[in-house]
Amino acid sequence: MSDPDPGDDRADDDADPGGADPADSTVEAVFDAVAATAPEIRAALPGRRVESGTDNPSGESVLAGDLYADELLGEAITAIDGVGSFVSEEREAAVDAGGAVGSDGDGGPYAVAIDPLDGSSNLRSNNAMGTVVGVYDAPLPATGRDLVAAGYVLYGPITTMVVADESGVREEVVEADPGGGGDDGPAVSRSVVEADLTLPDHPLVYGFGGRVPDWPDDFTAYAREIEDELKLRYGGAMVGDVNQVLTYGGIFAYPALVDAPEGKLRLSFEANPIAYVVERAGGAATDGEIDILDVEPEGVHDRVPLYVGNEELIERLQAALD
Ligand code: AHM
Ligand code: MG
Repeated sequence: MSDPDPGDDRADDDADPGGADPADSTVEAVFDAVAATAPEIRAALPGRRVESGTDNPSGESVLAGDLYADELLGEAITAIDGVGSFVSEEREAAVDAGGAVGSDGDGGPYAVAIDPLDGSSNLRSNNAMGTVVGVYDAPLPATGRDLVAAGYVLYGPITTMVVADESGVREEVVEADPGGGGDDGPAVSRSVVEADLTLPDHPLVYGFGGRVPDWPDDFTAYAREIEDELKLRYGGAMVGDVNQVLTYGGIFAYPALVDAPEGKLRLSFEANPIAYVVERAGGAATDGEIDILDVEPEGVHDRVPLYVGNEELIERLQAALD
């Protein structure tokens, strides 16, 4: 990885993507909106660790924090010219966002898929969680091949945002700008700390979701090998666990389970955006058989087994699951 460049500070929404080619302005506006809402979401979490009393379309209990993040992101993203629809893990149906194309020369209209608070069960125990974003150049459901950009915010000890597009992957630190605000909404300061993020060649960590007795035998056999080679790092939030893999090299999986062959994670909101980021960073992503980005969804809330990380580890996994 390249050295962090602490001198690359920039403020507010005229931020330059740093290292990326001149980006499509709609895609930039989506990540500006995600960055702008991040400090607000973070600040709102202390009072929102409780259940909201509703379930999401996947049948999971929705926390007050999930709802707050979903509403804030929904408002900000549907207001962007060039966004045709907003689709969220917390909403049954897509929200029509107008469908206009962006400025001259841009693509779209885009469908923006969001997991507003990934790993929100960590709210109760105060561990890491994040927001996942996929920008698709097609209405959903679509395959990951329609992604033009993807990324995530990680709410760890500091707030970071990782953004992948055609030109590569960058990591920014996002902070509330104490002097900001005003008519243009909340101001944030964004600093690129990695302009060209790539997976290290030598993997160090792994994290696998689910209970071992629920894993199929072939995956358990693979896991036994990996345990001897890498260090276990599992935090219960895909965004945090994948960010460790991007930082140290390794593999993250939420595998197929004996009684849930589709695993836990959602293709449109979680697996595809994460696969896109990891592949742009030089890694690989599979559902056990094919590249995640080639998986054909039937509905926007479809689940899929997800295995992402260093290419060599994913190739061995695919051979083990054959
Ligand atoms: P969520 O989006 O409802 O929070 O669910 C997804 C999360 C992932 O972040 C994480 O990898 C997984 O669920 C953890 O599940 P488990 O609690 O079974 O380890
Ligand atoms: Mg999630």
